[in-house]
Amino acid sequence: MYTYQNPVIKGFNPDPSVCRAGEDYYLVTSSFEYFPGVPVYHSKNLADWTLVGHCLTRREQLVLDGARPSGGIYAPTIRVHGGRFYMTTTNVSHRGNFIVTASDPRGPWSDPVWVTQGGIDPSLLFDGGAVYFTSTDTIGGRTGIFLCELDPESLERRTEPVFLTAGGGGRFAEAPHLYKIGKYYYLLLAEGGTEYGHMVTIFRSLAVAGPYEPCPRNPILTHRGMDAQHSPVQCTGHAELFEDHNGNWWMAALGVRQLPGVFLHNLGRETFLAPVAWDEDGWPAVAPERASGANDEQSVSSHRGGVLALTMTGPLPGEPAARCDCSPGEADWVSPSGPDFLYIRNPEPSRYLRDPQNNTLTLRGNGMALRETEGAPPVFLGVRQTEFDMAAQAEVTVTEDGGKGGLVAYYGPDYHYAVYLTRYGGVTYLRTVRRVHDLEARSERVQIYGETATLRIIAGKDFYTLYWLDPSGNPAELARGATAGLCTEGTASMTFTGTLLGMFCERGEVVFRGFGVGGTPK
Ligand code: 6LW
Repeated sequence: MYTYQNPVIKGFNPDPSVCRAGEDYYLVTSSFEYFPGVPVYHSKNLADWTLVGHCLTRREQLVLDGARPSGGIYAPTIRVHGGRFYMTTTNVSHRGNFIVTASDPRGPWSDPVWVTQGGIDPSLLFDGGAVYFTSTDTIGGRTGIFLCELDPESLERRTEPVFLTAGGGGRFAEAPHLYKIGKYYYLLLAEGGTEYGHMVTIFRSLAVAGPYEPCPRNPILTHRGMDAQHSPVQCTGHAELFEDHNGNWWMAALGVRQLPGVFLHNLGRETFLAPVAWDEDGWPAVAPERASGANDEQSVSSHRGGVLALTMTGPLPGEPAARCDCSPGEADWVSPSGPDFLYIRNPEPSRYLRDPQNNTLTLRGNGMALRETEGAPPVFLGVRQTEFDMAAQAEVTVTEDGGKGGLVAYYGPDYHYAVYLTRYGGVTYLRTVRRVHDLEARSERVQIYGETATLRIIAGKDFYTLYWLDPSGNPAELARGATAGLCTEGTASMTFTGTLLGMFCERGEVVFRGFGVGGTPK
């Protein structure tokens, strides 16, 4: 048995799906309006995951034109069969459900095969020679989980969708995953909506088309009804059930780490791991040793399901690596590797010029401000914020009059805090902008000498603080924005992502040297 830390994949990585190939595990998550799409993580021990690529790396696979915040790519499913990997997901902003395949999950993945069963949260089951496809949809006035069969070669739909279930009574029965385990077909669902009422339920049948009976202990996982003091983990749901190569069972699920003491989160929905045990009636129990770990009598009575925690134990297939959650000092700025970076919608490659020798990235603006949602995407490149306390820094140079660019803590076009340089009449100025909903606060221009400044954003549980390093190298605060302003719960429309820390250029050419992220500097 090993002790491990949750979330096993930090930063906005919701709707996890896992498959096993021998002793290697691959996990994919939703990516919404960001490009590339559907990150692929790899692990050998289930506690430590490494981003090894993306399923959707070409415009032919991923058209995000016009995708609204939290549009684009919803929940994915990854499966392996006959030595080939399959990933199915939904582009809610372009044509719906599709499947891509690969011989290596690191890529390249194929062009899409579009599936003519609608809805979201598609999943696949390979059962003998059959390939079953499920999704949550409304067909003929019925809303719930539908099943059809695909041609094993062409992957085209070859049967009419049949209704399986509307779930166990929770709203929004979604996230279906169908498994053949022993003599039963098990159907795993999310219900209650992906917020604080979220839960995982499971059903089974002797026939793939049903009828499905509910687990008497549904929901088998939920944090609904738990207060923040006793459970910083909330909103657990949208899960995947899988067996490791030692025959132990696990559940990956999305969850939220709340900001201390409030029902708010700014890091997005993250991926959590829990051990699973099967009971004598053939039903799974999640984190069985914690089922009684709920916070109080009331919760225990409402908590027939398991409860996830930030620290858990389980029979991992390998020892977890030691985690350094210490906040490194100045010297610990980590330049994110290639696959960590995300663009807003489909980027124009000519606007992103990397010079590895000089460790610089030159961005060429297209006139689109970060708040824009129509037309070409803003010129932006960022990484997921993975800790409440985290910092981003870069040396920024604006090379021409009219140029504008800098660093940004970005949740979306209406939710971001930025510190940047602009240049007019040969003079360079520092400015900040804080935008929440339609309210925007811009600082006065601060003139600086030369055309270069080192900018820094420090994320904290209460504030994002925007700095520049003065000529003596001392951080000087320019502005701060409430962390509550970049939280999912506060967005005007329903959103599913999390905050990114990154670079942007609105106009002209801006050179970034040494962009890095790290723990809060001492
Ligand atoms: C996803 C749905 C959900 O498709 O939210 O967590 C949607 N549950 O199942 C977007 O993540």
